[in-house]
Amino acid sequence: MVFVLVVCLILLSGAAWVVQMYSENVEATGNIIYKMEAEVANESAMQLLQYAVATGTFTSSSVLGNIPREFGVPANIRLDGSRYTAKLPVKGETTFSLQDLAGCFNLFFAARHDLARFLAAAGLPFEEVAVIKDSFADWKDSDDLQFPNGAERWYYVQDAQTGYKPRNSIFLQTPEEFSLIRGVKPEYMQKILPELTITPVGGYNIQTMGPLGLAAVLGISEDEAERLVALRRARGHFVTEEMETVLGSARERLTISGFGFPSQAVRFHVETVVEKARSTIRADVLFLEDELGPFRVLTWAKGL
Ligand SMILES: [Ca+2]
Repeated sequence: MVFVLVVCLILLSGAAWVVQMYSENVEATGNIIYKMEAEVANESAMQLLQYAVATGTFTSSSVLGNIPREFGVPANIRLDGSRYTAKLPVKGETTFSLQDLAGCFNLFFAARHDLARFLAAAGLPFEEVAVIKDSFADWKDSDDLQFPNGAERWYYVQDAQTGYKPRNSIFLQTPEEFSLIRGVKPEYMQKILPELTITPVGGYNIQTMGPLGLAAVLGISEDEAERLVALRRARGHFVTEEMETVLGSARERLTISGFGFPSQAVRFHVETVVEKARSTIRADVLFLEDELGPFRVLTWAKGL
């Protein structure tokens, strides 16, 4: 009798184990399918948006695209990072934003004093700004001569033992590379990364620029820049007379440093969620037609 009971218990626990394995496998299979569906939908959305921009018309603050209404892509897509939801004929929910890269703070061209204004606008303490702006200059210049508050090879290898050396070139590889520079903390990166670019396209576009960039370019506080961005969002673009009221004396700087032309280099953020699976693409694309095609992908990152 006891023997029969023991056998039954063994059989029952074996069956429970098989059922558990089976349900875990089913769940894993389901997750993989969701992930595949999210990837396919997201890639499709990216293709559609690239087509919309490539065949559309740039204005100072947006792209006028030609996508059929049923795709849920607006005819007038703002280039200031505004978030949209697309209604594509695929599974899941897709959201996207487009950012004109002339509306970002460009690390490729930025001088030390430009960077200092940008970081100050982001709320960094004066003494930390001094370290980062000098270290940034050292990171890009080809020599090993250190600025007063900077950092060259000796600091990264010996003092901080980071395991890397400064690039000693102006050609940073990604905006995230800025996080490797002495004094740049993760919380600072979190705040400034959406407004950073390394793409060598010239000029600033105040019609698409974020608050930190505006504060740096116009020499105004972040609060004033936030008010300007809110005004621009309400209006669709800046109107000169209104800006004079908001800007006051900073208006003079605008005539010197402000431009109203998009770069035709656009950062895409596209994300699709299917059940528990998520697919994201961040890509910088230059829409200048050449012998190779209607646009050129400058950077392409997934899963950020
Ligand atoms: Ca250097």
